[in-house]
Amino acid sequence: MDIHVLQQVVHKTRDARRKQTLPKLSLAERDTLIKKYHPDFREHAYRTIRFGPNAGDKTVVELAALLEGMSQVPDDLDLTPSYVTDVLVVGGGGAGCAAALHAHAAGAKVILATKLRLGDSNSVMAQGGMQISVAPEDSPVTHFLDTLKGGLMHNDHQLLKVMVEEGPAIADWLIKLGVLFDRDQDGNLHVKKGGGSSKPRLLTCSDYTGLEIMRVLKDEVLNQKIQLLEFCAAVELLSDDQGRCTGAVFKDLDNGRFVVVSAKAVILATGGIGRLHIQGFPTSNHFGATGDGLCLAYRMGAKLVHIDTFQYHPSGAVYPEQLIGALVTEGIRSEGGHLVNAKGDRFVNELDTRDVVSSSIIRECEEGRGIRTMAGRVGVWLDTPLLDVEHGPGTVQKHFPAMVRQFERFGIDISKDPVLIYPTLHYQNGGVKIDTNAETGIANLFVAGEASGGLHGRNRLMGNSLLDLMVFGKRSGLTAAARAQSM
Ligand code: MEZ
Repeated sequence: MDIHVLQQVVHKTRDARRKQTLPKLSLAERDTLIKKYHPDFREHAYRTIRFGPNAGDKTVVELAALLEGMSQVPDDLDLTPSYVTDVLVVGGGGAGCAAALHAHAAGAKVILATKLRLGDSNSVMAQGGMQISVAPEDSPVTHFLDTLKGGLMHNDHQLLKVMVEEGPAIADWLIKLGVLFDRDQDGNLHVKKGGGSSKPRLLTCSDYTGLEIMRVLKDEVLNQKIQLLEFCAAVELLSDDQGRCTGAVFKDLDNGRFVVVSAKAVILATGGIGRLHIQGFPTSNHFGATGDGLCLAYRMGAKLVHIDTFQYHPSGAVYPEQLIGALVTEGIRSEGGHLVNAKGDRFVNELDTRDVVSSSIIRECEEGRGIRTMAGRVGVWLDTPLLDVEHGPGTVQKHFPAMVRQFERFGIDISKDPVLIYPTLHYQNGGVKIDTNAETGIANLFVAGEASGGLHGRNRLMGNSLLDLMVFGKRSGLTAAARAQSM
């Protein structure tokens, strides 16, 4: 059936739904829903249907094979360094740039190496905003509690405390560097409410917050003349005879040669694992998100935490084919966008945490209330035109210019028509265990950002990733610089 015909049910029932409010789930109902339908649980129905009864083990085996894989570095590689530095940062996204800038500002000689180009990362694709408690009616304590609830109470309290408390200073730092956060008519920072949050706390730059932050951070890395090694993939960490990290081996993707960098401290800021399509899901992640830092740190003996839990963002595009898995920002739901099944009914509180919303979308599809495209993909509607009602005609364009443009390229006008969505693999909730200075327990090895774990518990609260990158990027950079200077 043509996608435009499929959309009619949404159009027909739109008026009735506008008046509809949904009761919140009780804790017991919520638990049952997540256990039954969320992909992270072994008994999850979707996995059984897609991969058969042993599917739970499939992911475990895939991850283990990745972590225990053979080294790409030949035993007889000449380890004479091509570069020598105080601090080596691996990764050119938000955490890597923040780490490099702070280590440099603290007086360390820094090299930033990245597999693709500086800035190519998930950070650049972050749309919905950054949670920081800057509003007068908000506080770091409320931010802490919202995050803990979202993380199913598994969050590392110390990491979380540091993140929420340092948020406001991070906002000041980014503003000083030139980030143009949205402001109200009086010039105050404008905060929006995000899913799973009890207060408006999202700082945004329209629907391209990550892009704007990365524009500024990239410029600053270049302005500070921090040495860059682009198109260099980290393939092994180096250590001395006491197990201390002493640098890394890279593969230069231009010529296939190995490059050895000797460093007094190494910061891994390599991001997540989405491009490995855990459990066969599409992903919102960039092409470089292949779990590199996770493997490198694991092979050095670092501990991993919550590595059995991944976040499936509720709204990944299902149609058109070229956008499968692409992020449809949660910001649309924060502004009143409804989720609607094939009967035209809403079925979940759209502003609940991501695990609950994703589970309920999967439930609708598994129980036959999804919408099937001609290509056989299934999803539910995210009814975006409700935005018009709240803000007046044409404002979808103003509020979500990046999203509107992304769909316009394929002849879809999201200011009129709903978008077909299904959960997409979005975020690695767990990762390498770190302490509040991003240290791993392996001397002189630091991990910051999505490659690390503990902070977000078993389910990251939306909008907390950008802050995580900045806070632990900074802490890793400052501690690594101090360590290098003391050696
Ligand atoms: O934190 C995120 O992942 C986020 C805000 C994404 C989005 O929906 O825009």
